[in-house]
Amino acid sequence: MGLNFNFASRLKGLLTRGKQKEAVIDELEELLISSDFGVEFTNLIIDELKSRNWKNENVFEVLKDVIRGKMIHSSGRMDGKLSGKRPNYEDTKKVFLIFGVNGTGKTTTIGKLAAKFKKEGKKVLIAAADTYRDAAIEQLAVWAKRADVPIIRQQQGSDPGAVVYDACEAALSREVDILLVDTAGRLHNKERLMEELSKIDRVIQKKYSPEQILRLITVDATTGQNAMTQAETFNRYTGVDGIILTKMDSSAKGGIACAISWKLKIPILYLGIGERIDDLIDFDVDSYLSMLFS
Ligand SMILES: Nc1nc2c(ncn2[C@@H]2O[C@H](COP(=O)(O)OP(=O)(O)OP(=O)(O)O)[C@@H](O)[C@H]2O)c(=O)[nH]1
Ligand SMILES: [Mg+2]
Repeated sequence: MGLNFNFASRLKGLLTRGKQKEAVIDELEELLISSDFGVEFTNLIIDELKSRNWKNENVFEVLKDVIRGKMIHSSGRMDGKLSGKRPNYEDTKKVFLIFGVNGTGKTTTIGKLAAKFKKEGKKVLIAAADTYRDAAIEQLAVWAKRADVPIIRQQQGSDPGAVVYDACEAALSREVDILLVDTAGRLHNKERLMEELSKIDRVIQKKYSPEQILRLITVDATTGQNAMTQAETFNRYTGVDGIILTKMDSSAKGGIACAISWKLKIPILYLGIGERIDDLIDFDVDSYLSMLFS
């Protein structure tokens, strides 16, 4: 993965020779919180660290092991296995319903996913169900063109449920492997908009079986703990099967991925690492942690 966090260098900086254990613990706690691990997750990590045997020389490895142990329980959920390895989410025919708060990167991510799947030889279709925001359909059409995949669209202002209905029909009749549904940005505390999302979801459920539907939320890594609240609320409405953490390139911190994955027990599937079409990487716990700690 191509990310650069300052976590490891700050961690090394804190382990000056001969420093007392209590001082290391205190500073470590501060480091974790300022790296977006969140208070709750940090406390848990610190408690476990206190109960383990370590010296300043190996606290690096022990800390990594503690964090990994907490994260793997949320990473392998979709295939029922608890491991750091990432299950294959992209087998068989699927619909990816992409939602999230305004500006978190839904449309951009759909462009990236379309290009990725197309490159893998899959048949991809995009549905323009953000019929609300000005120029949203055009923006998505530009991504579709870049990725060289077809798009199903109607006019701005039309019913997003109707667009999704059309797109599902088209995807099924054309034997599309992956249908990517773009939706309008919505604040998680706006009930009417959340209801609209549930409606879109029900349209998909009429056409696809439960195991074919992946409900994915985009969250902006730079919003820190607020990202967690967003994911939690969406999870209460439609359910969330996976998280796409965007703008990881703009956050020098990195802890938010660990905190979200631990707290919500929802796997992170992809990381957005820039604005270009290939700035998307598959997430798995082990490679993420080695990046964070290197
Ligand atoms: N640096 C960086 N920028 C990103 C990433 N993903 C998206 N962006 C930028 O974030 C901004 C918003 O992206 P969109 O894809 O339009 O977000 P959206 O969620 O579809 O927005 P709405 O449809 O308005 O709710 C754009 O300027 C993107 O280029 C990322 O991984 N890294
Ligand atoms: Mg959008």
